[in-house]
Amino acid sequence: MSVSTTSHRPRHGFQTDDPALVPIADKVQAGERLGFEEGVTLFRSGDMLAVGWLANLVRERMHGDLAYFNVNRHINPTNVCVASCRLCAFGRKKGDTGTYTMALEEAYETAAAGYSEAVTEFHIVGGLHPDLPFEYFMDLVRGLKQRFPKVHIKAFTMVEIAFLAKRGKMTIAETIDRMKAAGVDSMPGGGAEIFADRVRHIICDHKIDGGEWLETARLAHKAGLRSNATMLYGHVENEEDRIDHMLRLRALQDETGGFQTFIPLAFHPDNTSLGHIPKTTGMLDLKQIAVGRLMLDNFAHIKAYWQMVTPKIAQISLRFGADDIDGTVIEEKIYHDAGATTPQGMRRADLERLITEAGRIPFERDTMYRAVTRSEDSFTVAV
Ligand code: V47
Repeated sequence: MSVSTTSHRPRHGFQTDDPALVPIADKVQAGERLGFEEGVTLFRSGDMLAVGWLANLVRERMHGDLAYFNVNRHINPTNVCVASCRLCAFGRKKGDTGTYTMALEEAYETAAAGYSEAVTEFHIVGGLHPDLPFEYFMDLVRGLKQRFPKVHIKAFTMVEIAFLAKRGKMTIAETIDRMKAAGVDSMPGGGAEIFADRVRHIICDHKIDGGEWLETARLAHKAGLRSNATMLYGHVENEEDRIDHMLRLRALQDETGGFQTFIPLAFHPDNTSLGHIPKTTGMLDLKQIAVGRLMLDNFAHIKAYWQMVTPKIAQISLRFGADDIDGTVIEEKIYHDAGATTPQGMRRADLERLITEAGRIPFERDTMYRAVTRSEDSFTVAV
């Protein structure tokens, strides 16, 4: 069956009751890049449908009706962490109750436990453990590659790489090279949070700063690894901070082209020391997706991560700029420790249903956005 990826619905033109959106709409329709002030205007506009319409226009230009998902498994090898980020409910100090660190065999067993649907990706992130040797991470990656040679390993955030480099007295470039040689295929987008110092000091004072995150990403891209980029919103940041964050990502993407996907992450306050902050609303979640699509004109993909924004908002996002809803995940820990009430995983069929009911065409991708074809409990990737 041949599937048309382009949208043939008639377009009735842009309409808004917010005059500030009119010149922005002209630029978007002409394919021109938006600037800082225009980004802030989009955030401040009350005409959500108009902002969403523009984001959807760009999304359909790039991807037609396709909506991407993957069959993946998250593995969090340890929750022991030297940092004490106020945003986080997952990390624990060594010796505290509730800490865990997987022995290598345990990590391999965890990987195998989600294999019934033939996962195509392991997503591996964890705490900054004070004692785990660099070899543990090398063996973890090597062992997984040996046991699951077809599975793409997307592992370790820029924050973990910078930490392991410092602890192992290696350069960041060397650390990345060694990870790559062990079998890391690409890197997830975590740890970016919000780049602005004022915000970072409040929510994650113990992490590398925004400049260091970007520099680590630059080096990863230079070494030939693709990565994602996240942004944590809905806490103490303002619209300017969010636009600044996205523009700094856009500038690096102009330089390296190494980012695959932008993933805005909605802050979950429960069990964090920012527990007084209210949860994000559906309007903000959709607005963030839409503004992300409009500002990041050089990012191929915008992901509405269903675990973070709920499956219902992820589904609606497919009409507000998002083209990807992430994957099966299987066992999510980071947001569930922070009070997320979404399921810890979803099956392939559930993701396909969300997409189809949004009027989009489900496209199972691997991490590099290549088509995955399934037979029985195995898969092949189009090259
Ligand atoms: O960097 C931590 C966030 C991130 C909380 O690359 C929280 O495909 C909300 O980056 N409330 C890690 N967020 C997860 C991540 C990710 C997820 C899915 C896909 C990809 C990808 C990357 O989780 C952290 C931080 O920003 N986080 N605590 C919290 N309480």
